[in-house]
Amino acid sequence: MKVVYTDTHRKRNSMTELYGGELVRPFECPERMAYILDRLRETDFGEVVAPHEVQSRALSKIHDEGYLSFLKSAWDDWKAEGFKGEAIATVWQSRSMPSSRVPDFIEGKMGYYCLAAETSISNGTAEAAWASLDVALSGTEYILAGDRSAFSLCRPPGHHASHDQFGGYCFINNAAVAAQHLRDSGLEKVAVLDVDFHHGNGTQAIFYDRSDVLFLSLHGDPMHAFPHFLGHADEIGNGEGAGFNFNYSMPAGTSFAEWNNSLGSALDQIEKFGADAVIISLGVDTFERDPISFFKLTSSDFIKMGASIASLNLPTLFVMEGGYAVEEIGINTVNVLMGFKEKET
Ligand code: Q9C
Ligand code: ZN
Repeated sequence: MKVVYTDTHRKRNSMTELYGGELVRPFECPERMAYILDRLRETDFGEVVAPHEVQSRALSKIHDEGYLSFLKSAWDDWKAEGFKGEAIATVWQSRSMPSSRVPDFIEGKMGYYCLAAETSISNGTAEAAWASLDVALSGTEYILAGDRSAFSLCRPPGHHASHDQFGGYCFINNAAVAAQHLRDSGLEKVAVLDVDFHHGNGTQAIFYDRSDVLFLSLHGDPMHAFPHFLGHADEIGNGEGAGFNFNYSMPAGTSFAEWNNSLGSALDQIEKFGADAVIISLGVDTFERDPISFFKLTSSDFIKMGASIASLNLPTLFVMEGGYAVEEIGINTVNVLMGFKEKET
């Protein structure tokens, strides 16, 4: 299995995350990648390749044009106002201020294009987000060329980013663009299975009205976990997409035995759907010692997770999402891949 990776992710090096009323160093930090790369080398997992340029119209189908140009200029526009800190959204259209206008001033634009205030924009954020997309699309190309599996080691992550909003450490929805690229390249049915601890609200929203991309997410109950406003079991899709969205939300303390029951149901749905390929939004923040999550998966559980995913026997693209127990992120991530590889046919 090829691993696609580039150092360009380092340009995403924000210094501030709004957490518990304080500005802390972000949980989503560059060292995450170093630990994963170290573990890949330690285990001699396989070839690590740089992304190549991929011709694709998928990005412009998944994301709003105004949003993409906002991402590119947000940091410069923020700095031009003389603000001293990183760009953080502070005001939103809301129940009492419904509005569809895009404000002119950067402070208003931030609220328009942001869905959660923990995520700051800083110098290099957009370059890193686009490099992360290149990593996702390059992995997708290996699948299209006939590889049975590939790992796109993306950073920043993507699954919280919607059509026109960033947040939850995400800017471009890598998995969604990859799914669209597979569709545009001739695959009829694509499944996106999101095993990150957090609900993949962005991916759900993007495909909510569609029946050609099945979305399934296993996550912490949004009544208690980020993103709080999406991810319930009664969200089943809309119109054409009705019946093509599945949420498995689970309570605090969930262990692998319970989590694996949800995975089994999700895998059954993917088989029923008749997917031509599956994209795994791979977060390992379900780990028992993750600092911002509340599931209880152990390092060896991740091997079993990978093995179960392999039982689908489908072309499989792994796309990296979250995981914040930084010193253990390498072991946990590579355990999923090794569990998969052992059972891969
Ligand atoms: N109390 C990803 O895993 N803040 N994003 C949570 C916890 C945001 C996670 C605060 C978490 C975003 C890709
Ligand atoms: Zn997460």
